Amino acid sequence: MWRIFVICLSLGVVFKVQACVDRVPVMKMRVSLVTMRKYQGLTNCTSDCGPLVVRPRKETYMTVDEVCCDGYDRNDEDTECVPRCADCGETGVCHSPSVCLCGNGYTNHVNRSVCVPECSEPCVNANCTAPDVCQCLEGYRFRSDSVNECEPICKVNCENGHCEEPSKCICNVGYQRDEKLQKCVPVCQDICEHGDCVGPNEYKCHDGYEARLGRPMKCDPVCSSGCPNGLCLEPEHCACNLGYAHVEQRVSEGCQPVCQPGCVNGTCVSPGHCVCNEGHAYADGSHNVCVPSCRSGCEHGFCSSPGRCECHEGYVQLTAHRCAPVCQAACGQNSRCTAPDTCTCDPGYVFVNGSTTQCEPHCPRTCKNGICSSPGVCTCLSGYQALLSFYCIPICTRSCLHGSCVGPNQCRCFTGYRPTSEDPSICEPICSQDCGHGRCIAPEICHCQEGYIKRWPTGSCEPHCQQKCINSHCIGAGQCRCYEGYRMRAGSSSICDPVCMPPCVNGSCVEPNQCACSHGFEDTKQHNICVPSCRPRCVNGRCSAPGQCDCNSGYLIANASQPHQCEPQCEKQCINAECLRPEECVCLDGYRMLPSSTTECEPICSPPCDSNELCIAPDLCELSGRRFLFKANPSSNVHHGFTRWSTLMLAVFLCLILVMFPLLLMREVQRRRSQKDKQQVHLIENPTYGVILPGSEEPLSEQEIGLGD
Ligand SMILES: *[C@@H]1O[C@H](CO)[C@@H](O)[C@H](O)[C@H]1NC(C)=O
Ligand SMILES: *[C@@H]1O[C@H](CO)[C@@H](O)[C@H](O)[C@H]1NC(C)=O
Ligand SMILES: *[C@@H]1O[C@H](CO)[C@@H](O)[C@H](O)[C@H]1NC(C)=O
Ligand SMILES: *[C@@H]1O[C@H](CO)[C@@H](O)[C@H](O)[C@H]1NC(C)=O
Ligand SMILES: *[C@@H]1O[C@H](CO)[C@@H](O)[C@H](O)[C@H]1NC(C)=O
Ligand SMILES: *[C@@H]1O[C@H](CO)[C@@H](O)[C@H](O)[C@H]1NC(C)=O
Ligand SMILES: CC(=O)N[C@H]1CO[C@H](CO)[C@@H](O)[C@@H]1O
Repeated sequence: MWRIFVICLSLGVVFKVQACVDRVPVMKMRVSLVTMRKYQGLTNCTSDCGPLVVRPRKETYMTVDEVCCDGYDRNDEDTECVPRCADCGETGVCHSPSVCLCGNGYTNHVNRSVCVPECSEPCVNANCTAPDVCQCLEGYRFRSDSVNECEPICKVNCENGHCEEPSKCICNVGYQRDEKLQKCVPVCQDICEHGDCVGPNEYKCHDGYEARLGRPMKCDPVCSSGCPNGLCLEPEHCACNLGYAHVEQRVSEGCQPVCQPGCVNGTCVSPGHCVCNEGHAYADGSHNVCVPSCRSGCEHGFCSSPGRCECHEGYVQLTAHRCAPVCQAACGQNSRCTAPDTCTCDPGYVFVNGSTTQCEPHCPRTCKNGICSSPGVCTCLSGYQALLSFYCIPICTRSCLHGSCVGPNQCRCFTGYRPTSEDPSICEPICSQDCGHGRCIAPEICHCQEGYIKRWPTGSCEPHCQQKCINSHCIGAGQCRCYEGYRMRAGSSSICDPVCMPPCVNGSCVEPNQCACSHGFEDTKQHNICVPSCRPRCVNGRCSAPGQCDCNSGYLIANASQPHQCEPQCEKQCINAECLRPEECVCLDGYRMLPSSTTECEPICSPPCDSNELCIAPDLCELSGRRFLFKANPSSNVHHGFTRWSTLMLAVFLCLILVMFPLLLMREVQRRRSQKDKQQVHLIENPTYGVILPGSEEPLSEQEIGLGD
């Protein structure tokens, strides 16, 4: 039993709630009305005891004023203390000291006292200035099709590069900044004559030039005529070899041989070389003059006369029309004796260097990665295969991935790739930034796993949630994790609600362990408990519901226009006394309770009045027979705390009365007589509450009540 009692007691202490105000004592003044017997002294009366009057009474009293607690402010008298915050914005409200309750789209997650807008997609190079509204920093603009990521604005030309900071352009790989041109220009390893560097190690010949096969940085001029017997020095500019010339400026026909002197009976077929017309042959010692020749020919001989062939020296007659040369040294393979002691290689063969008898096959263009095995035929070296007739390329048995084959089974990776450690024939792309939750699929390009999304500008993969995480953040794979102090709402996977422990009473949980009181309730110093609020505060009562006071027992609301003021109730009217507590009349100063009553008080005269006198007010005796007024104890004035001024005033006043009194008394006596009034009471002087003279006007504030005159 005892233990239960202690528990109940401690619970009572815990739940004794206090509104967030502090109380300070102050001195105040009030005026109350007391009911008094107009004429005192009818002590033995049973029914008609004289009229009652209501008189005002001033007094000072101590009370307490309520001031707001630390962190709270009051805008006006009689309004509630409201908490103070740094800046809750227009949509937020200050919920408790330095704790904002932010509006939709705002958060106080960073600083509880300040509401800042919340942007679900983080603002990159931008400020979150309103809910889900990013504002780019100066020098930045939104990236295309993005409202939260901003990119720097390059004032300079940033083609083939990317803008890293406002007005700072970083050139792409393979490009470099040309400060004179103010742009990124490609870098080529070789200088290209008659061509331009149009990309990293990428060349383009000028018009009229074409790249040499296999050597793209070499550009050769092109002459449409092919420039036979000449050299194409510049596009369409064919410089004729010595002995050739453009006949009659016909450039398109190329260079024609020139014979000087001119051919006689022949045509000029090469510089200074005439071919004799049919039936003619050169005259001896002449290359331009032809003489008639033998019809059936006279090989290696001369037509001494038409149709008659005679062999030259060193030749022997083979047939009637043919002479054969004689070679002392035998001509080797693929060669023939064509003139005396002159071997001539077969077509497609040339002399071996330094020999005049041995011939070897000739390939018009040098065999690349191969050897010339027969005329015009290149045979590739082992490990190579033919690409063109004279050009062999290496063979990589496993084809190079993202690379090129540069030698037999030898790969070189493309720019931006590197060989994998396992297989040098497979090249993998290089991503300089870690892809995080993703895979590098091409140079500097990450491919994110599901549930992750690329973040600009690093390009790395970070968690992404389809649904907006409310009071939580995305941890990947579409999952939200609640902020501390929040709990996932049942049935939801992205909305977290604040948790208040213990739960809010007459309020709702709006922040972790922060309750917002319902309307009409106010915050207390107690955790999470809101109590009904009454303004002004209940006097002698308890605030039971918003704006409603429940009076303590014995108290009632006396004036409907002051519904917070509970007044004590005395069933029977208090006379010369005040109802200060329920059913308890408290005598005024200088009065004491009548022995037979609990509601009426009589004045005290000390020392007591003589037996033939009547105490009609505190320390005031009346000699009833002579109808004279006496002060039982004049010195008691000092006891009443009169100031010197008041004393002086009273003295003057009394002097006045002493002069006026007989006159007035006489008049009154005459009046009363004429009225045959039996009442013997003529004058009351109440030093505490003022003097009332018979027949004089009552003070305006007094009201006659009850028993009549
Ligand atoms: C009042 O009553 C008392 C006794 O009851 C009596 O002695 C006294 O004379 C009375 N006074 C007057 C003024 O009647
Ligand atoms: C919150 O912001 C206010 C105003 O800017 C500042 O005075 C206060 O120190 C901040 N509180 C914290 C915890 O940063
Ligand atoms: C963005 O925020 C920073 C710091 O909060 C501030 O200095 C700057 O002025 C803001 N810029 C814009 C464009 O609002
Ligand atoms: C031919 O041989 C000579 C000497 O034997 C040499 O100097 C020359 O370079 C060779 N020419 C070629 C094309 O091989
Ligand atoms: C809320 O306040 C009222 C008084 O207005 C009270 O009766 C009620 O029990 C309170 N609610 C809770 C849950 O305590
Ligand atoms: C009730 O209170 C109002 C304002 O305080 C006052 O003016 C009025 O006289 C009061 N009424 C009564 C009957 O006391
Ligand atoms: C110089 C010379 O031999 N001219 C000969 C050109 O051909 C004619 C006809 O065949 C001869 O008559 C010339 O003698």
